[in-house]
Amino acid sequence: MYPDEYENIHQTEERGEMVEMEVEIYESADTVRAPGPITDKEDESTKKELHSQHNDGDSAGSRCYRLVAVVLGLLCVLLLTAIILLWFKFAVEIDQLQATNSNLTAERDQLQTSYTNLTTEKDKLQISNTNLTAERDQLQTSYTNLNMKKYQLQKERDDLQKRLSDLKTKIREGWKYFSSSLYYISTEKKSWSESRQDCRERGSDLLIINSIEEQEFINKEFGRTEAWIGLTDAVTEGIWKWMDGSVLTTEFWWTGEPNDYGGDEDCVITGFHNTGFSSSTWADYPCHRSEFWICEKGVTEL
Ligand SMILES: [Ca+2]
Ligand SMILES: [Ca+2]
Ligand SMILES: [Ca+2]
Repeated sequence: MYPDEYENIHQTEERGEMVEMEVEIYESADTVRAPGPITDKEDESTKKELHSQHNDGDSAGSRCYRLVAVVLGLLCVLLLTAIILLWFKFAVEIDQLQATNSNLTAERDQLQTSYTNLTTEKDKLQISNTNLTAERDQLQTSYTNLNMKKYQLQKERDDLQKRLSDLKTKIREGWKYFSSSLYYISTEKKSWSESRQDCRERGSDLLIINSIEEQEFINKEFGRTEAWIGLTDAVTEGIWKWMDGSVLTTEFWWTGEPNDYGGDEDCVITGFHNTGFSSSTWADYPCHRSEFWICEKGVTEL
């Protein structure tokens, strides 16, 4: 026998037993009623009893329903109350948030305005800084230039002070000052060459006459003294040259001079026949003659 067939047989047996039990129940009920005929009074009593039982059942259900309704109602009230409370709470929070938002917006606007103002101020300060930097650079350049100029002026001052000191020394030694030059006349006589050598040893050279004013100063200062000056035609006869190499342009020859007397006069003296009435006191002399001499030194050469 297969398992399915066995199961079907078993289920059929179970259903058969249940049918048998039902039959027994109905039979017992009939048996209960069977002992005698049921009277109307008994039937009415039974109905009342049944009706009473039915009313007791209704009353309990009603109480149960009411209880449920009351509970539900309370729950609804509680729920409504909770909703209202939450609504108020949210409303208050929304108001607070809106107020906070408004404040933050105002604060943001103020910050933006402040930022804009600060940016503008920063730009102005940057421009000002650039201008100040340029000005500082200019001032530094000016300061450097002024320092250099100050150094140059101090050096010039020192040079001038030294020149002034040397000038005072020369004047104490007997030198005469005229128009940016110093003049020294010897106290002894020497040949033209030795005289020039003496002048060079004194940091100068024989006198060069550059103007009539200088010639008149010499005539006035050194009187009738005949003295060598730095003029010679020793290189080329008749071509007179000064010691600095310049050619003769302003001449102050005495009448008849230069005559190259004896063919041996190549050096020049001033103060020849000086009477004080004429500036022309030059004459050519033999260079080997011993005469006084005049040295000239520019103050710039001090
Ligand atoms: Ca001169
Ligand atoms: Ca001559
Ligand atoms: Ca002469």
